[in-house]
Amino acid sequence: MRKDLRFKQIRALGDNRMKEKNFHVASFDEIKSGDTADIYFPRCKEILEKYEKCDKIVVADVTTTSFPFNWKWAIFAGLEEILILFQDIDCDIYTMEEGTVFYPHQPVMEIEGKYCDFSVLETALLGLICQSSGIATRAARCKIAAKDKPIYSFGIRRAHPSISPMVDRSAYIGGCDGVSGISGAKLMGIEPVGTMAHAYIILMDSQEEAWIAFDKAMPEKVPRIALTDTYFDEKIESIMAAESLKDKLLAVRLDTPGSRRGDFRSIIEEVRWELDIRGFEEVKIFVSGGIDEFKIQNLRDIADSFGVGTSISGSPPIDYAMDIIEVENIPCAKRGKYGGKKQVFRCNKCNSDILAYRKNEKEKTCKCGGTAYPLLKKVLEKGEIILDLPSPEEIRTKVLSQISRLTLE
Ligand code: PCP
Repeated sequence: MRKDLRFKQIRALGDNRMKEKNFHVASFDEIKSGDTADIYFPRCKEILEKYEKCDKIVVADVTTTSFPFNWKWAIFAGLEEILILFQDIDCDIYTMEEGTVFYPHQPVMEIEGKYCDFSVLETALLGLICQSSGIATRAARCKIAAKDKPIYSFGIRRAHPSISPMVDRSAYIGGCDGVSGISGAKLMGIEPVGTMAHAYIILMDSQEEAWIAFDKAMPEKVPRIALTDTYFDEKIESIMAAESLKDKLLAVRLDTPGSRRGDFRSIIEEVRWELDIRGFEEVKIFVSGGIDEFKIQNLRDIADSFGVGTSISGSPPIDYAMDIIEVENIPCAKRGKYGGKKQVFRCNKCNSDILAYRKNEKEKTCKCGGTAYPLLKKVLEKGEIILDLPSPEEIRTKVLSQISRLTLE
Protein backbone atom coordinates (compact mmCIF):
# COMPACT_ATOMS: atom_id res chain seq x y z
CA MET A 1 0.00 0.00 0.00
CA ARG A 2 1.36 3.41 -0.93
CA LYS A 3 2.99 5.01 2.14
CA ASP A 4 0.87 8.17 1.99
CA LEU A 5 -2.35 6.12 1.88
CA ARG A 6 -1.18 4.06 4.86
CA PHE A 7 -0.34 7.29 6.72
CA LYS A 8 -3.76 8.70 5.84
CA GLN A 9 -5.36 5.54 7.25
CA ILE A 10 -3.36 5.82 10.49
CA ARG A 11 -4.20 9.54 10.61
CA ALA A 12 -7.87 8.71 10.11
CA LEU A 13 -7.75 6.09 12.88
CA GLY A 14 -5.88 8.52 15.11
CA ASP A 15 -8.34 11.29 14.28
CA ASN A 16 -11.25 8.96 15.09
CA ARG A 17 -9.66 8.15 18.44
CA MET A 18 -8.97 11.82 18.98
CA LYS A 19 -12.58 12.64 18.03
CA GLU A 20 -13.83 9.85 20.32
CA LYS A 21 -11.35 11.24 22.89
CA ASN A 22 -10.36 7.68 23.47
CA PHE A 23 -6.96 6.23 24.27
CA HIS A 24 -5.76 3.08 22.51
CA VAL A 25 -7.77 0.88 24.85
CA ALA A 26 -10.64 -1.54 24.30
CA SER A 27 -14.04 -0.62 25.68
CA PHE A 28 -16.09 -2.76 28.08
CA ASP A 29 -18.29 -3.88 25.18
CA GLU A 30 -15.31 -4.70 22.96
CA ILE A 31 -13.86 -6.94 25.70
CA LYS A 32 -17.20 -8.62 26.55
CA SER A 33 -17.97 -9.29 22.88
CA GLY A 34 -14.60 -10.91 22.16
CA ASP A 35 -13.30 -8.05 20.02
CA THR A 36 -10.03 -8.25 21.91
CA ALA A 37 -9.65 -11.92 20.98
CA ASP A 38 -6.79 -13.39 18.97
CA ILE A 39 -8.25 -13.74 15.46
CA TYR A 40 -7.79 -17.53 15.36
CA PHE A 41 -10.56 -17.99 17.94
CA PRO A 42 -13.46 -16.51 15.91
CA ARG A 43 -12.08 -18.18 12.77
CA CYS A 44 -12.09 -21.62 14.42
CA LYS A 45 -15.51 -20.95 15.92
CA GLU A 46 -16.84 -20.21 12.42
CA ILE A 47 -15.59 -23.60 11.16
CA LEU A 48 -16.86 -25.45 14.26
CA GLU A 49 -20.28 -23.89 13.69
CA LYS A 50 -20.17 -24.93 10.00
CA TYR A 51 -19.36 -28.51 11.03
CA GLU A 52 -21.95 -28.39 13.88
CA LYS A 53 -19.37 -29.11 16.57
CA CYS A 54 -20.36 -26.18 18.74
CA ASP A 55 -22.90 -27.89 20.95
CA LYS A 56 -20.37 -30.26 22.47
CA ILE A 57 -20.15 -29.79 26.24
CA VAL A 58 -16.50 -29.36 27.21
CA VAL A 59 -14.47 -28.77 30.32
CA ALA A 60 -11.50 -26.42 29.95
CA ASP A 61 -9.01 -25.70 32.69
CA VAL A 62 -6.51 -22.93 33.33
CA THR A 63 -3.08 -23.95 34.57
CA THR A 64 0.57 -23.05 34.19
CA THR A 65 3.55 -25.39 34.10
CA SER A 66 6.11 -22.96 35.59
CA PHE A 67 6.53 -19.45 37.02
CA PRO A 68 8.82 -16.54 36.05
CA PHE A 69 12.35 -16.58 37.50
CA ASN A 70 11.71 -20.14 38.68
CA TRP A 71 9.44 -18.85 41.46
CA LYS A 72 8.11 -21.85 43.43
CA TRP A 73 4.61 -20.46 44.03
CA ALA A 74 2.27 -17.74 42.79
CA ILE A 75 -0.89 -15.87 43.83
CA PHE A 76 -4.11 -16.39 41.85
CA ALA A 77 -5.58 -12.93 41.13
CA GLY A 78 -8.04 -11.29 38.72
CA LEU A 79 -11.10 -13.43 39.54
CA GLU A 80 -13.44 -10.46 40.04
CA GLU A 81 -12.92 -9.29 36.45
CA ILE A 82 -13.29 -12.86 35.16
CA LEU A 83 -16.77 -12.94 36.69
CA ILE A 84 -17.56 -9.61 34.98
CA LEU A 85 -16.35 -11.08 31.67
CA PHE A 86 -18.32 -14.34 31.99
CA GLN A 87 -21.50 -12.93 33.54
CA ASP A 88 -24.47 -14.03 31.36
CA ILE A 89 -22.33 -16.55 29.43
CA ASP A 90 -24.13 -19.90 29.61
CA CYS A 91 -21.43 -21.90 31.40
CA ASP A 92 -20.30 -22.97 34.89
CA ILE A 93 -16.98 -21.90 36.37
CA TYR A 94 -15.05 -23.40 39.27
CA THR A 95 -12.09 -21.44 40.63
CA MET A 96 -9.74 -21.13 43.54
CA GLU A 97 -10.55 -18.13 45.74
CA GLU A 98 -8.80 -14.93 44.67
CA GLY A 99 -5.55 -14.61 46.61
CA THR A 100 -4.91 -18.35 46.84
CA VAL A 101 -1.29 -19.48 46.71
CA PHE A 102 -0.94 -22.18 44.01
CA TYR A 103 1.72 -24.29 42.31
CA PRO A 104 2.58 -25.40 38.75
CA HIS A 105 0.14 -27.85 37.05
CA GLN A 106 -2.63 -26.99 39.52
CA PRO A 107 -5.86 -25.76 37.84
CA VAL A 108 -6.86 -22.35 39.22
CA MET A 109 -10.04 -22.46 37.14
CA GLU A 110 -12.29 -24.92 35.24
CA ILE A 111 -15.03 -23.87 32.79
CA GLU A 112 -17.85 -26.21 31.79
CA GLY A 113 -20.18 -25.44 28.89
CA LYS A 114 -20.55 -25.37 25.12
CA TYR A 115 -17.09 -24.43 23.82
CA CYS A 116 -18.38 -21.92 21.27
CA ASP A 117 -20.27 -20.01 23.98
CA PHE A 118 -16.95 -18.82 25.49
CA SER A 119 -14.17 -19.64 23.01
CA VAL A 120 -13.67 -16.03 21.84
CA LEU A 121 -13.23 -14.90 25.46
CA GLU A 122 -10.09 -16.99 26.03
CA THR A 123 -7.70 -14.15 25.17
CA ALA A 124 -9.41 -11.70 27.53
CA LEU A 125 -9.70 -14.32 30.25
CA LEU A 126 -5.99 -15.06 30.18
CA GLY A 127 -5.09 -11.37 29.97
CA LEU A 128 -7.15 -10.60 33.06
CA ILE A 129 -5.49 -13.18 35.29
CA CYS A 130 -1.98 -13.44 33.78
CA GLN A 131 -1.06 -9.81 34.49
CA SER A 132 -2.96 -9.45 37.76
CA SER A 133 -1.49 -12.69 39.17
CA GLY A 134 2.04 -11.63 38.18
CA ILE A 135 1.65 -8.28 39.96
CA ALA A 136 0.06 -9.84 43.05
CA THR A 137 2.80 -12.48 43.24
CA ARG A 138 5.61 -9.92 43.01
CA ALA A 139 3.89 -7.79 45.66
CA ALA A 140 3.65 -10.86 47.91
CA ARG A 141 7.35 -11.60 47.37
CA CYS A 142 8.23 -8.01 48.30
CA LYS A 143 6.01 -8.30 51.37
CA ILE A 144 7.80 -11.48 52.49
CA ALA A 145 11.14 -9.70 51.99
CA ALA A 146 9.99 -6.64 53.98
CA LYS A 147 8.68 -8.69 56.94
CA ASP A 148 7.04 -6.11 59.28
CA LYS A 149 8.20 -3.07 57.27
CA PRO A 150 5.46 -1.48 55.12
CA ILE A 151 5.73 -1.53 51.32
CA TYR A 152 3.77 0.78 49.01
CA SER A 153 2.81 0.33 45.36
CA PHE A 154 4.28 3.26 43.40
CA GLY A 155 4.26 1.58 40.02
CA ILE A 156 1.19 2.74 38.08
CA ARG A 157 3.34 5.24 36.17
CA ARG A 158 5.02 2.28 34.48
CA ALA A 159 1.74 0.98 32.97
CA HIS A 160 -1.03 2.26 30.69
CA PRO A 161 -3.24 4.51 32.88
CA SER A 162 -6.36 2.61 31.80
CA ILE A 163 -5.20 -0.34 33.92
CA SER A 164 -3.87 1.57 36.92
CA PRO A 165 -6.85 0.51 39.13
CA MET A 166 -6.11 -3.16 38.30
CA VAL A 167 -2.37 -2.66 38.92
CA ASP A 168 -2.91 -1.09 42.32
CA ARG A 169 -5.64 -3.56 43.31
CA SER A 170 -3.41 -6.52 42.41
CA ALA A 171 -0.48 -4.98 44.31
CA TYR A 172 -2.69 -4.35 47.34
CA ILE A 173 -4.29 -7.82 47.50
CA GLY A 174 -0.79 -9.24 46.97
CA GLY A 175 0.30 -7.63 50.21
CA CYS A 176 1.24 -3.98 49.64
CA ASP A 177 0.27 -1.81 52.60
CA GLY A 178 -0.94 1.01 50.37
CA VAL A 179 -1.12 2.29 46.81
CA SER A 180 -0.28 5.67 45.26
CA GLY A 181 -3.00 5.72 42.61
CA ILE A 182 -6.19 7.78 43.16
CA SER A 183 -8.44 5.58 40.99
CA GLY A 184 -7.03 2.33 42.38
CA ALA A 185 -7.55 3.50 45.94
CA LYS A 186 -11.08 4.63 45.08
CA LEU A 187 -11.84 1.19 43.59
CA MET A 188 -10.85 -0.38 46.91
CA GLY A 189 -12.27 2.30 49.21
CA ILE A 190 -8.87 3.08 50.74
CA GLU A 191 -6.81 6.27 50.99
CA PRO A 192 -4.04 6.69 48.37
CA VAL A 193 -0.55 7.19 49.80
CA GLY A 194 2.26 9.40 48.59
CA THR A 195 5.04 11.78 49.62
CA MET A 196 6.24 14.62 47.34
CA ALA A 197 7.78 14.78 43.86
CA HIS A 198 11.19 16.20 42.89
CA ALA A 199 9.33 18.60 40.60
CA TYR A 200 7.59 20.13 43.64
CA ILE A 201 10.90 20.73 45.42
CA ILE A 202 12.38 22.27 42.24
CA LEU A 203 9.45 24.66 41.80
CA MET A 204 9.61 25.92 45.38
CA ASP A 205 12.37 28.40 46.26
CA SER A 206 14.20 25.96 48.51
CA GLN A 207 13.95 22.48 49.98
CA GLU A 208 13.06 23.96 53.38
CA GLU A 209 10.30 26.15 51.90
CA ALA A 210 8.92 23.07 50.12
CA TRP A 211 8.88 20.89 53.25
CA ILE A 212 7.41 23.63 55.47
CA ALA A 213 4.76 24.57 52.89
CA PHE A 214 3.82 20.88 52.57
CA ASP A 215 3.42 20.68 56.34
CA LYS A 216 1.29 23.84 56.43
CA ALA A 217 -0.87 22.82 53.47
CA MET A 218 -1.56 19.10 53.99
CA PRO A 219 -4.39 17.78 56.18
CA GLU A 220 -3.27 15.99 59.33
CA LYS A 221 -3.93 12.53 57.86
CA VAL A 222 -1.14 13.03 55.29
CA PRO A 223 2.17 11.81 56.74
CA ARG A 224 4.96 14.36 56.66
CA ILE A 225 7.56 12.54 54.57
CA ALA A 226 10.21 14.87 53.17
CA LEU A 227 11.99 14.00 49.91
CA THR A 228 15.67 14.57 50.70
CA ASP A 229 17.78 13.83 47.62
CA THR A 230 16.99 16.60 45.13
CA TYR A 231 20.05 18.90 45.15
CA PHE A 232 22.41 18.01 48.03
CA ASP A 233 23.71 14.83 49.58
CA GLU A 234 21.01 12.76 51.25
CA LYS A 235 22.42 13.20 54.75
CA ILE A 236 22.65 16.98 54.42
CA GLU A 237 19.09 17.33 53.12
CA SER A 238 17.82 14.85 55.74
CA ILE A 239 19.36 16.92 58.53
CA MET A 240 17.88 20.09 56.95
CA ALA A 241 14.42 18.48 56.79
CA ALA A 242 14.58 17.26 60.40
CA GLU A 243 15.68 20.68 61.60
CA SER A 244 12.94 22.33 59.49
CA LEU A 245 10.00 20.21 60.64
CA LYS A 246 11.33 18.84 63.95
CA ASP A 247 8.84 16.43 65.59
CA LYS A 248 6.32 16.92 62.77
CA LEU A 249 8.63 15.03 60.40
CA LEU A 250 7.62 11.35 60.18
CA ALA A 251 10.25 10.28 57.67
CA VAL A 252 12.70 11.26 54.96
CA ARG A 253 12.36 9.68 51.49
CA LEU A 254 15.53 8.70 49.68
CA ASP A 255 14.94 8.17 45.94
CA THR A 256 18.58 8.55 45.05
CA PRO A 257 19.12 8.62 41.27
CA GLY A 258 20.95 5.59 39.88
CA SER A 259 23.93 7.76 38.87
CA ARG A 260 24.48 8.66 42.53
CA ARG A 261 23.28 5.46 44.13
CA GLY A 262 26.62 3.64 44.49
CA ASP A 263 26.28 1.79 47.78
CA PHE A 264 22.72 2.70 48.76
CA ARG A 265 23.04 0.78 52.03
CA SER A 266 25.94 2.98 53.17
CA ILE A 267 24.02 6.13 52.23
CA ILE A 268 21.06 5.01 54.37
CA GLU A 269 23.40 4.10 57.29
CA GLU A 270 25.01 7.55 57.10
CA VAL A 271 21.61 9.26 57.09
CA ARG A 272 20.53 7.14 60.04
CA TRP A 273 23.71 8.06 61.99
CA GLU A 274 23.46 11.79 61.29
CA LEU A 275 19.79 11.91 62.28
CA ASP A 276 20.37 9.90 65.48
CA ILE A 277 23.33 11.94 66.78
CA ARG A 278 21.14 15.05 66.42
CA GLY A 279 18.29 13.52 68.43
CA PHE A 280 16.09 12.59 65.45
CA GLU A 281 15.98 8.88 66.26
CA GLU A 282 12.18 8.95 65.65
CA VAL A 283 12.52 10.11 62.03
CA LYS A 284 12.08 7.12 59.78
CA ILE A 285 13.78 6.38 56.46
CA PHE A 286 11.59 5.64 53.40
CA VAL A 287 13.39 4.38 50.27
CA SER A 288 12.18 4.15 46.69
CA GLY A 289 13.53 3.86 43.15
CA GLY A 290 14.61 0.56 41.59
CA ILE A 291 13.46 -1.46 44.61
CA ASP A 292 12.61 -5.16 44.35
CA GLU A 293 12.33 -8.08 46.80
CA PHE A 294 16.09 -8.63 46.92
CA LYS A 295 16.89 -4.93 47.54
CA ILE A 296 14.27 -4.99 50.30
CA GLN A 297 15.90 -8.07 51.87
CA ASN A 298 19.23 -6.24 51.80
CA LEU A 299 17.91 -2.96 53.28
CA ARG A 300 15.05 -3.95 55.60
CA ASP A 301 17.20 -3.78 58.76
CA ILE A 302 18.05 -0.11 58.18
CA ALA A 303 15.11 1.25 56.11
CA ASP A 304 11.64 1.67 57.64
CA SER A 305 9.45 1.48 54.54
CA PHE A 306 9.67 0.97 50.79
CA GLY A 307 8.08 2.52 47.69
CA VAL A 308 8.11 -0.13 44.95
CA GLY A 309 7.24 0.72 41.36
CA THR A 310 8.47 -1.11 38.27
CA SER A 311 9.33 -4.44 39.86
CA ILE A 312 5.69 -4.89 41.00
CA SER A 313 3.65 -3.13 38.27
CA GLY A 314 6.04 -4.40 35.58
CA SER A 315 6.17 -7.90 37.01
CA PRO A 316 6.22 -10.65 34.39
CA PRO A 317 2.78 -12.22 33.87
CA ILE A 318 1.93 -15.69 35.11
CA ASP A 319 1.66 -17.48 31.77
CA TYR A 320 -1.52 -19.42 32.33
CA ALA A 321 -2.92 -21.50 29.48
CA MET A 322 -6.52 -22.56 28.97
CA ASP A 323 -6.93 -26.09 27.59
CA ILE A 324 -9.83 -28.41 26.89
CA ILE A 325 -9.53 -31.44 29.21
CA GLU A 326 -12.88 -33.14 28.65
CA VAL A 327 -15.43 -33.41 25.80
CA GLU A 328 -18.88 -34.82 26.47
CA ASN A 329 -17.65 -36.20 29.81
CA ILE A 330 -14.71 -38.06 28.20
CA PRO A 331 -11.29 -36.95 29.44
CA CYS A 332 -9.13 -35.76 26.54
CA ALA A 333 -6.20 -33.36 26.56
CA LYS A 334 -3.31 -32.26 24.36
CA ARG A 335 0.15 -33.67 25.06
CA GLY A 336 1.72 -32.25 28.21
CA LYS A 337 -1.67 -31.84 29.88
CA TYR A 338 -3.59 -34.10 32.31
CA GLY A 339 -7.09 -34.91 30.96
CA GLY A 340 -10.30 -34.82 33.01
CA LYS A 341 -11.90 -32.51 35.57
CA LYS A 342 -9.62 -31.91 38.56
CA GLN A 343 -9.71 -30.75 42.16
CA VAL A 344 -6.88 -29.53 44.39
CA PHE A 345 -7.22 -30.56 48.04
CA ARG A 346 -5.07 -28.62 50.58
CA CYS A 347 -4.28 -30.20 53.92
CA ASN A 348 -5.21 -28.02 56.91
CA LYS A 349 -2.42 -29.68 58.94
CA CYS A 350 0.70 -29.88 56.75
CA ASN A 351 -0.51 -27.50 54.02
CA SER A 352 0.48 -29.97 51.27
CA ASP A 353 -1.75 -30.50 48.25
CA ILE A 354 -3.44 -33.45 46.59
CA LEU A 355 -4.30 -33.12 42.88
CA ALA A 356 -7.20 -35.45 42.05
CA TYR A 357 -9.80 -36.21 39.40
CA ARG A 358 -12.81 -34.10 40.43
CA LYS A 359 -15.60 -36.25 41.84
CA ASN A 360 -17.13 -33.62 44.12
CA GLU A 361 -15.58 -35.13 47.26
CA LYS A 362 -16.02 -32.81 50.25
CA GLU A 363 -12.58 -33.65 51.68
CA LYS A 364 -9.69 -36.10 51.56
CA THR A 365 -7.42 -37.58 54.22
CA CYS A 366 -3.84 -36.35 53.83
CA LYS A 367 -0.88 -38.72 54.26
CA CYS A 368 0.01 -36.68 57.40
CA GLY A 369 -3.36 -37.65 58.85
CA GLY A 370 -4.70 -34.14 58.40
CA THR A 371 -7.86 -33.31 56.41
CA ALA A 372 -7.47 -31.78 52.96
CA TYR A 373 -10.20 -29.50 51.62
CA PRO A 374 -11.08 -28.63 48.01
CA LEU A 375 -9.71 -25.30 46.68
CA LEU A 376 -11.84 -25.05 43.53
CA LYS A 377 -15.40 -23.96 44.19
CA LYS A 378 -18.27 -23.13 41.81
CA VAL A 379 -18.41 -19.33 41.33
CA LEU A 380 -20.56 -19.04 38.20
CA GLU A 381 -23.63 -21.17 37.35
CA LYS A 382 -25.12 -20.88 33.87
CA GLY A 383 -23.71 -17.32 33.67
CA GLU A 384 -24.95 -16.26 37.10
CA ILE A 385 -22.37 -15.22 39.70
CA ILE A 386 -23.01 -17.35 42.79
CA LEU A 387 -19.97 -16.17 44.82
CA ASP A 388 -20.10 -13.47 47.52
CA LEU A 389 -17.19 -11.40 46.33
CA PRO A 390 -14.69 -10.82 49.14
CA SER A 391 -13.34 -7.28 49.62
CA PRO A 392 -9.75 -6.44 48.57
CA GLU A 393 -9.02 -6.20 52.31
CA GLU A 394 -10.27 -9.75 52.93
CA ILE A 395 -8.29 -11.09 49.96
CA ARG A 396 -5.17 -9.29 51.22
CA THR A 397 -5.61 -10.80 54.68
CA LYS A 398 -5.92 -14.25 53.12
CA VAL A 399 -2.69 -13.68 51.14
CA LEU A 400 -0.78 -12.41 54.19
CA SER A 401 -1.76 -15.47 56.25
CA GLN A 402 -0.61 -17.86 53.51
CA ILE A 403 2.69 -16.10 52.70
CA SER A 404 3.60 -15.97 56.39
CA ARG A 405 4.50 -19.66 55.89
CA LEU A 406 6.39 -19.11 52.60
CA THR A 407 9.88 -17.95 51.56
CA LEU A 408 11.35 -16.32 48.44
CA GLU A 409 13.24 -19.49 47.61
C1 PCP B 1 9.91 7.71 41.12
C2 PCP B 1 8.75 7.82 41.97
C3 PCP B 1 8.37 6.39 42.25
C4 PCP B 1 9.57 5.62 42.19
C5 PCP B 1 10.54 6.42 41.49
C6 PCP B 1 9.29 4.27 41.51
O1 PCP B 1 10.78 8.72 41.40
O2 PCP B 1 9.02 8.49 43.13
O3 PCP B 1 7.97 6.30 43.52
O4 PCP B 1 10.51 3.79 41.09
P1 PCP B 1 10.69 2.36 40.43
O5 PCP B 1 9.69 2.27 39.33
O6 PCP B 1 12.09 2.36 40.03
O7 PCP B 1 10.40 1.37 41.52
P2 PCP B 1 10.98 9.90 40.36
O8 PCP B 1 10.97 9.39 38.99
O9 PCP B 1 12.16 10.63 40.86
O10 PCP B 1 9.68 10.72 40.50
P3 PCP B 1 9.29 11.82 41.55
O11 PCP B 1 10.25 12.92 41.51
O12 PCP B 1 7.93 12.17 41.10
O13 PCP B 1 9.28 11.12 42.87
